[in-house]
Amino acid sequence: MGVVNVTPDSFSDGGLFLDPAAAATHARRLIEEGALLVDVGGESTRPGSESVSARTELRRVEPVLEQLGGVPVSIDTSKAEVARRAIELGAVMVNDVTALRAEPDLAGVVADAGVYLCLMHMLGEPRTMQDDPRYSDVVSEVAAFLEERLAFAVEAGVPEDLVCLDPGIGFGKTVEHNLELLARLDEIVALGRPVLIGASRKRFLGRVLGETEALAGPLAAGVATTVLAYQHGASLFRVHDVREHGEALDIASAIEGVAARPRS
Ligand code: HH2
Repeated sequence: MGVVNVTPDSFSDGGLFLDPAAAATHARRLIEEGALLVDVGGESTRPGSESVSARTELRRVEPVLEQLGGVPVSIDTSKAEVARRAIELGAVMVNDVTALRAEPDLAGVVADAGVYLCLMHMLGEPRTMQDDPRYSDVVSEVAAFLEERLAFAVEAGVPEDLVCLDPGIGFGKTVEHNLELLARLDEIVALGRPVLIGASRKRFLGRVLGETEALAGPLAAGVATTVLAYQHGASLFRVHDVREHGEALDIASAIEGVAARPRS
């Protein structure tokens, strides 16, 4: 899944794709580089960010979606109104970082349209989520949350086999919390739905490397995280640098294929 942020303030590419034509060109390039879908978002959820209105979000994403006929699109939104319009314009997936908590009505929109849904874990809200996140056991709490949100979506009529789950790397988590979730990813995979990981360019990558001030994490660190997550059972990856992640995943999968062959 390639990232297309149509925002002035996203942490790594804010402002680059506010022009609809530039965003659409970027989206098509990500597909050419191997993305199976592009995640188009009109609201930044970086730590400290303020939420925007549905009107603002629509003003940003609508002209981009209008230019993306034929491109498989996921709409990164928590708002029913934005999702409804994006689906009308062809979006095949709704990626909700609040897991249907911000607007529970979004569940009905997804159910009626029969599109895919990604449910992500976040502790708190973007404005304050990194202030002092605490868990007694981050992995079991995230797993229990995702299980409950999956049950909510299914209850609202979303077929379970259209839902993927995401532990929400960097959303109300310390560096240690992120590392623990990645190290024990099998416990999220055990919930039985495909797991999506978004670690690309995230700040915690730089923190591990001693870069305390950098706003975005380095590419190589993101690629390593993606490959390890793949080996721990994740199957969807939300990334900014599609070619590099795709190449790394192709190699990991080729090695895995050989490892799985019976030895004579
Ligand atoms: N991360 C971001 C946004 N949406 N969706 C899912 N499912 N998983 C993620 O990890 C995830 C997400 C944040 O990254 P980005 O879009 O690059 O930045 P911003 O929120 O500043 O626009």
